Amino acid sequence: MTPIITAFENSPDGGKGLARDMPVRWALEEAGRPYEVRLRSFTALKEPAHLALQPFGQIPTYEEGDLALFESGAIVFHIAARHAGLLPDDADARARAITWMFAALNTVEPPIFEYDLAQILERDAPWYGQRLRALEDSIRKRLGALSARLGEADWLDGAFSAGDLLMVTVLRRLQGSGLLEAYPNLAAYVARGEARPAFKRAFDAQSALCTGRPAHG
Ligand code: GTB
Repeated sequence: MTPIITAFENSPDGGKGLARDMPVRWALEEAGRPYEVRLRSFTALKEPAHLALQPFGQIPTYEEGDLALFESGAIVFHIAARHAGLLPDDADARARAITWMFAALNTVEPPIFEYDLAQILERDAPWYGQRLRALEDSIRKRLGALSARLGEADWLDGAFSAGDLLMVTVLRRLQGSGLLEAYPNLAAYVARGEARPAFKRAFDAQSALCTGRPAHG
């Protein structure tokens, strides 16, 4: 059964692959699974048909037969658990890879998310500069620790896993800020993720929706 995911009809990022359908697309491509995309306008996200799938009125969702899922992390985990290539077979290594999935979403992403949000919502506030510096410090704390752990390795724990997929996804939000670039091994780690053929296919597919250029595999 071909899964159906939802994505923005007009992504505000203009096709940079920063919206959360991107990790789902990437996971499906890594797993070698074809998928269909249902595009949603911002208005449609808040309508009953979509709210039945995603109670918070957001993308992405994932439907496969009678199964309907939301939350990009849960969807990536579902794909990784059912198909080869994203989680190791060894039980301990698998548990560690899942730990990295949570670390990406629960520990590394929060200050990055706040940083993005502050730049949109608090730019005119009198405390803006101070807030931005505090968030940059929080991000540096996480990136410093991650950089030390990754060292010269290609991936976080042996072979590429869903943990790397989500971590690279989260770090991509910092590209161009100077924060990621201050840690050359992390910038190289992101570049390695982006160089994967599955990433490129996923990126091209979502980008084609904004640029009008056809995605090619
Ligand atoms: N925790 C949920 C998940 O991981 O699935 C969060 C889902 C979520 O944040 N979805 C956003 C959404 O649907 C899109 S991805 N927002 C519409 C709404 O809430 O009404 C967040 C996002 C949006 C835009 C950019 N961008 O333009 O760069 C980047 C990320």
